[in-house]
Amino acid sequence: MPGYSNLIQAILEGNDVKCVELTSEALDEGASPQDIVSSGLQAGMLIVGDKFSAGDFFIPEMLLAARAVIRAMETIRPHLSDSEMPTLGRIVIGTVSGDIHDIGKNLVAMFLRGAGFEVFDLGTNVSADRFVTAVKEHDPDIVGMSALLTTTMPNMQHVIATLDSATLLSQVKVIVGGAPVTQHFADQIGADGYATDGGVAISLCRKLLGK
Ligand code: B1M
Repeated sequence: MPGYSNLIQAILEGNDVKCVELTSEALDEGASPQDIVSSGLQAGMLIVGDKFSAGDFFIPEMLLAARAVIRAMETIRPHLSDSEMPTLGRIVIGTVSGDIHDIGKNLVAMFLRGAGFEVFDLGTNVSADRFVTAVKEHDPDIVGMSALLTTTMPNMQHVIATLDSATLLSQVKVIVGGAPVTQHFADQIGADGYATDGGVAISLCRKLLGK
């Protein structure tokens, strides 16, 4: 198996040009696309997520790293059919009903994409019924909800109850986040996990899916 230390280093530097170059070289040398993704791109993004959570990286570094990984993925995509594309799991994400704050949610979605998850972003002001429809449509492993207002936090519980009524809750893990959300609140409403930021969201989703 080829080493991917240079590729991982390029991800840590947020150098998308180098990332694409090293990915193309690895493909030319006969490395399997799946191996490049799991041992190179996803491994690098895992380190980036940990550094972000530890406060060693900030949002700009995280965004550059995620962009580099996403560009490298675009280089790999033509070499694989959709079903062969390695993914850590499928995530439906949205900001709950009544809430139009999306900067944090967009960051989290981008981090998760960069880490190797397939993310379906429903946008903002997403009703419980819309979450249910999206779960039926995309069959995700995880449903992620964001709320920035204390007045919209209760809508997270409503989504969980609606998923339960539709007998869909048992087939997904639910994670929540957003500035006013806490672990205590997540426990209270029966969510499976809570993340303070995009880096924590990556490790939480991996942990919930045993990856
Ligand atoms: Co609004 N706003 N806002 N606002 N706004 C807050 C949230 C507020 C705290 C400001 C304040 O009063 N100090 C306050 C809420 C008070 C409260 O509920 N306790 C507030 C208010 C009151 C309002 C309005 C009601 C104002 C009004 O109209 N009177 C209104 C509500 C509109 C609505 O939603 N219905 C409103 C509107 C807006 C703007 C449209 C102007 C704009 C949003 C633009 C946009 O998002 N496209 C806005 C903004 C920008 C803010 C502040 C200033 C910044 C929010 C932000 O983007 N932070 C905010 C004050 C503040 O937080 N300092 C405020 C940066 C972002 C990277 O952080 O979103 O926390 P954050 O995301 C983090 C983590 O929380 C976490 O990871 C992210 C990355 O690290 N995370 C998750 C987030 N989602 C996650 C999901 C996960 C996991 C982690 O898993 C699924």
